[in-house]
Amino acid sequence: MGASVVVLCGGVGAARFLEGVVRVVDPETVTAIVNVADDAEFHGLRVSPDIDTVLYTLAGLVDPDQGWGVRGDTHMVQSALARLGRDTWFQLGDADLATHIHRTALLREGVPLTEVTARLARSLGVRARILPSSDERQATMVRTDGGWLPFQEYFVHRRQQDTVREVRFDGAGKPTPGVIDAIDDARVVLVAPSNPIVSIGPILALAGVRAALARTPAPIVAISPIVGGEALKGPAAAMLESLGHEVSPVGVARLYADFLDVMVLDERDAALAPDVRAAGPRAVIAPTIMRDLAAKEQLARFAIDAAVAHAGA
Ligand code: FO1
Repeated sequence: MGASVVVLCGGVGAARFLEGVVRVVDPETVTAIVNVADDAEFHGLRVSPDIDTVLYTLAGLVDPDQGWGVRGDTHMVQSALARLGRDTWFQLGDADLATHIHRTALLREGVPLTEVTARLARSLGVRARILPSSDERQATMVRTDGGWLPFQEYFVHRRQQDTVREVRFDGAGKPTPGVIDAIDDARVVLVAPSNPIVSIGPILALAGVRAALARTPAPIVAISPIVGGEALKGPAAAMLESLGHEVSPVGVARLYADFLDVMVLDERDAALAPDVRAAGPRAVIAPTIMRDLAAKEQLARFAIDAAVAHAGA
């Protein structure tokens, strides 16, 4: 077995969890595999929200209230774009725009997203390895009663008010080089408390990822993003419900049942442990609400310890 801790990640919840992970193990042994299916193009620029959320968070730059974007960012360009009559429903701060300009320029030169992300991480002083799940474009589409919508149209523009009837991932057949090897060689694989449908789902949909998770000797531990019947953040609860899944750690455990060894449930959901076990993984109970840095560290340590205990069992 290799030495790395691999974390499957969406956006804000995953970034907060990763902050804990890089404090309890050497960040250079951490590989975050980050969803790219939320990526979109605005004003001709490639925006990779989940990657940037992870980068800004680990660099200590993130806006702490929003959980995304750059703390203290200004919006001069956005205001000027609005004056020119452009759509500005997707907020892009000035410092954030620098990231998108840089990324887009490098992509146009033919630099793959994985290398672009590695360069961004280096520039921002992020020591963990941040791997986009794919170098190819992958786009989450959600079907609402009004038809199919691109993810950010549903999530930001329409404020997640539509009932999601179906989800599909366009594009991206294969993961970026390194994803399968990272899973194969991991010491521990963690699934961050991210939306299982639209954050972790697109990663699992890439060729070979589910199979790699099912065969890796590394113990795999997920943290439930559903606590007390509600999502920690975002539309996961409503989405699980409208797509016919149980809105609980049990519903999430069923989605991961083919590869998951251990599910971490919040104390509030302790009574669901037998149902989680019946779905496949072992259930362990911990406080999972990450109120402050100490709580993030505690949750990361708990998840890694649960993985090690499972491997030794
Ligand atoms: N989320 C919003 O709710 N409104 C926004 O205007 C918005 C802009 C934005 C810009 C850059 C970025 O990296 C993230 C941004 N997000 C915004 C968050 C993003 O839509 C979500 O975090 C993810 O796509 C869901 O994981």
